[in-house]
Amino acid sequence: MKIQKIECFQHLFELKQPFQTSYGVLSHKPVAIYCVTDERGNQGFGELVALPCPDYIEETFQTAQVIIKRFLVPLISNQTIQHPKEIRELFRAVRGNEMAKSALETAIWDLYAKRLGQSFSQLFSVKRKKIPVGVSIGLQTDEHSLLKSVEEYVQKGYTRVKLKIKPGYDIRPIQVIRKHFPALELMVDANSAYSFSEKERLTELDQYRLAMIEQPFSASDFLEHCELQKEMTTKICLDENIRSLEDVKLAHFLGSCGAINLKIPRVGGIAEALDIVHYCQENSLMVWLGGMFETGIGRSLNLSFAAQDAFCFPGDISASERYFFEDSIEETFSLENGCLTLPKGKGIGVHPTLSKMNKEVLF
Ligand code: OSB
Ligand code: MG
Repeated sequence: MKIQKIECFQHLFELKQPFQTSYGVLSHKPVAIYCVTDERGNQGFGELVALPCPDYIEETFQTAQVIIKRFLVPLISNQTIQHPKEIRELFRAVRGNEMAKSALETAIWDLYAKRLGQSFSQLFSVKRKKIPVGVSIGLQTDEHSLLKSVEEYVQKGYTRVKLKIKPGYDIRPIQVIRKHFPALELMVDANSAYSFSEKERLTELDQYRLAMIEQPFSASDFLEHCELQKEMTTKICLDENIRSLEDVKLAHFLGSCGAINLKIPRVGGIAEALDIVHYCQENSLMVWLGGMFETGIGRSLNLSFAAQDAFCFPGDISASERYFFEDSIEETFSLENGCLTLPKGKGIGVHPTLSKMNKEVLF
């Protein structure tokens, strides 16, 4: 297929509830949807999920847009490709910038699937029609609102809850939730907020039967995580420092973690994500799918991807109603018995609603 046109659609989406992490509050999310057209007029869509500030990883919404426009689009304009895996090779000329790469690469997978007349479920050989999902809860100002929030999500049917923690806001909130929900599948995410000198605070968490502790230390560390994992039975899960299959291999070789939070955009796209899933399966390393507050386009891809057999822990893929007042697609994903149903259409399987968004033709 020949890449004949690339457009970008932008919009600022307001979150229904501002989300607080150890590094700040997110109330509005700028989103860009990239649309790639082939010589037959087929269209594929990919979402840029980078956040406004470089506080989760280095990339931001704006830096990713510059990288896409100036460096990535020229690498694929007018190119004829046989398979979307070739995009990863073409993009090797640009270092890092995985979220920028993923926005275009996932659009081209969508385009490829649509040309074949296949859904992503078919392309990824998925048998499941629906999957159980979890919810990630931001830092709360007080215990009462935390408890209320967890109660609400448990009532809605979410099968797993992830709490954001930071030094000084960790043991106490976990105790409160454990007391009220002794059997809840519970985990925590520190988003790199701890230093190694605070290790004892983390080892204390071993007694709360947490499913895992996500990314306590620095976003580039493997050694301190390894030291901590040696001292804990609770699984350490890595998020921020996993940008490629090589990172997964290093973490596994060192014993830095017992689980991987895989986000397609954080590893540069579907080709790399598939390789990571395969490696984790071969090496019995637990892998599950994380989220980036995607709008519908990113979420529908996440749903189909997370339905692969290798994923046996609920992902951070919540119902549409939980996130934004508006969406980038016509369809809504709603929770039924703790599960979301996979889209059925070709490719990402949903209908983008881009008419209200700001359009720019890049090629
Ligand atoms: O650390 O997993 C994280 C959102 C943005 C950036 C980082 C993270 C998150 C989440 C949200 O936890 C998960 C979701 O999309 O529901
Ligand atoms: Mg995380």
